Amino acid sequence: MLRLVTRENHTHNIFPGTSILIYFKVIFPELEMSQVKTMIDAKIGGKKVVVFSKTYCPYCTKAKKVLRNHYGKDLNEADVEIIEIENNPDCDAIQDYLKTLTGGRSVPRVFINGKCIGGGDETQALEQSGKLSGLLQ
Ligand SMILES: N[C@@H](CCC(=O)N[C@@H](CS)C(=O)NCC(=O)O)C(=O)O
Repeated sequence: MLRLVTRENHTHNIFPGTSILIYFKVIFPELEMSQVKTMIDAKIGGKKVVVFSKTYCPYCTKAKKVLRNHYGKDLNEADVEIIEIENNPDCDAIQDYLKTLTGGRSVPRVFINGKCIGGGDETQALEQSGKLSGLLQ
């Protein structure tokens, strides 16, 4: 049994399963990262468009709206995966890996055909320049 003693000297007993989880997260952060990497690589390779997003993020809303406007034209909804990450317990690790992959850890991170085109501003700029449709082919 692991006991957590807070600064206020309150003692909390933590279930053995929880202590094992904490132990693994502290001792093997690289294990968590490699699982996150495997998951993200699979997602990015699995759909034409993948967006890592947070539901409350206005830049994400902007990117999702731009993409939605292509549905039924040069993009099928089925070819798009939106991954909302704010409630994912691995949210930080996901953003850390996205930074390694793309140079940025902000959301949205928008991938088209496996390549990151940037965030919300870049998605909108590609739309305004008329280049987004070409990328979606
Ligand atoms: N210029 C970026 C701005 C994106 C941005 O600032 N996103 C915020 C959320 S609204 C963010 O990721 N903040 C850091 C975080 O949530 O970890 C874009 O257009 O995508």
